[in-house]
Amino acid sequence: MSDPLKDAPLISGELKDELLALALEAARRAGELLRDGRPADLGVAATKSSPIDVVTEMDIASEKLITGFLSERRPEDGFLGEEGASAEGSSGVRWVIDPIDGTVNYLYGLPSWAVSIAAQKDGETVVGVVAAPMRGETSHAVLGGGAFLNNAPIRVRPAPPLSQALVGTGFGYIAERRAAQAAVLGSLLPRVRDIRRGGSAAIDLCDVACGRLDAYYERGLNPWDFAAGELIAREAGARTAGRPGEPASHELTVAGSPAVFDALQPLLEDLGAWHD
Ligand code: LIP
Repeated sequence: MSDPLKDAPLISGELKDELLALALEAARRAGELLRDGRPADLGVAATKSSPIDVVTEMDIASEKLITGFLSERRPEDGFLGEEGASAEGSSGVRWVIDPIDGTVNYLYGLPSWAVSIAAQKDGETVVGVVAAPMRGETSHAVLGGGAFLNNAPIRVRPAPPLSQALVGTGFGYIAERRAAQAAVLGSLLPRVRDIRRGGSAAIDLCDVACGRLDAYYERGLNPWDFAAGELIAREAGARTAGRPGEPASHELTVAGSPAVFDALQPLLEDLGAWHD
């Protein structure tokens, strides 16, 4: 006998469709602004955790565009944005927004940056959209509905042995943390095919989802960095988590095709990838 409360869908198909449509349009508009409106003399507007943790005027403009678009259409929703958007909301839906994931890449004119928008219902991510305008790509997923790249279904790559796995990672903005991350990397690198450091967690997670990476891990991500990409990777068949038995978090985020994930996660635990 099914339990109607336990088995009740977290969210109706109609609400999922509405949230996905809004996230896709908001990401499209923000991506267009960022791609076409980038000033030639773009500079640093402010710094956060360190002198290299930067914010540009375009980060702020992108977040303003996204929150304005969404709040106009769903005024009761909550917000959590990297550049300060914060509202409790009363609908149970919260938007988790990285207006530019890969800010340093964007600042330097490198193409690997994205707009990442996730919708959470009662704390669970139910919709994720990652738009990478310079790649001409938008990835998306709805909880239980699979993952897509430019509306074509995507799946993780068939798992190679860890020694032949291409693994993405990233590094923090604090020198002491980077030193610890380099030590972990030094131990890991000889045990995998190679490492890629793209500079955008959202894109890295989408690359796991579509088979361009076998796995990805990083310590120190914020919810807005991984909320959308983690759902997209999971819906594409990846295993995602933090430390063993823990969900993806600031402490550690790991994603990969199941067999690669199962080999990588315990190794990262042994190497202490979860602490500085
Ligand atoms: C970035 C992450 C990336 C990490 C960078 C930075 P931001 O987010 O997506 O994975 O390695 O250090 O945190 O700051 O560009 O939104």
